[in-house]
Amino acid sequence: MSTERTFSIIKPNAVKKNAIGDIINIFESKKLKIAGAKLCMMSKEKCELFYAEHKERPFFGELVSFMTSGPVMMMCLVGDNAVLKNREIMGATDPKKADAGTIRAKHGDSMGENAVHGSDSVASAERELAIFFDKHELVNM
Ligand code: 3AN
Repeated sequence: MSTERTFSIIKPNAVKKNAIGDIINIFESKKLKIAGAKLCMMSKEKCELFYAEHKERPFFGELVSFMTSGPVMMMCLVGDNAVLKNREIMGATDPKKADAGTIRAKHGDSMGENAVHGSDSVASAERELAIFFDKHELVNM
């Protein structure tokens, strides 16, 4: 087992429906610890940088406008195999295909409004954390 950190976002649709507490409860109950967190609006500039790999996809404009439409909860989660563990806890991108008990099955509304983001690799996690957090905002767990 290796201790990793990963980047997590509770997306605007989940913040709007008061699901922050429930989602954090799920992470903590699965032994992921919060090493940094902030509730804020994502700027269009940072959002476009964050999703740069999807720039040519037809849903890019819709994705950026949704992610900047309301407050998001950004977090750094730490734990054993945190990257893969978080992906399993979130469930499939499409909430209709997400396994029962996953966050997206419970709180996702559509492919775009799927409640949570989680990094897909350790390298992505470090890139994404660097976009949204200053070093001093993350604690060592
Ligand atoms: P994941 O977040 O599960 O890794 P990706 O990397 O395939 O999924 O997609 C990045 C984000 O783009 C997803 N979080 C999702 O919200 C959004 N997205 C993916 N496919 C679609 C789609 N067909 N329509 C709208 N949004 C989409």
